[in-house]
Amino acid sequence: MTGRTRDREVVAAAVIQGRRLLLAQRTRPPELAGLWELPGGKVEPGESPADAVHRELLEELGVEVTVGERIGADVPLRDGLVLRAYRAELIRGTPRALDHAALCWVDARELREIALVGNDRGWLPDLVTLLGG
Ligand code: DCM
Repeated sequence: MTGRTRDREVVAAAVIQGRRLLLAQRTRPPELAGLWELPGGKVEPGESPADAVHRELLEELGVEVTVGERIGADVPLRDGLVLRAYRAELIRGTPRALDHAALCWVDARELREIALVGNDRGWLPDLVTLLGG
């Protein structure tokens, strides 16, 4: 037993505009560098998941978002972390790759073909549905 009462959460954001989803290309660690992900990061102590999505997208992309419903299934990570995806809607700014190698907007067909990080691949059917694909 570790004494923890609940898993710590890592949040990831599905930012969709029209029929395209925003993806971000990782720079680290080496085994994930070059792969694409839904941007996000760890929820800090005392922070809600929605607050964390808002903060992470401001830090990583320089945009403000409103955070919507959860999508897809929980993804267990190591060290008692769980990864969860949320819809997010851009309300201010144009996304920039402040912490990633690059950004791109993909439609359903492109999403199926791009090299996603393994943890995010289980969300593909949910994301394709959201993109009308
Ligand atoms: N992570 C992931 N998929 C995402 C976002 C994060 O698999 N869409 C994982 C990568 C790391 C952990 O969550 O193991 C923390 O992310 P970061 O390194 O970006 O802080």
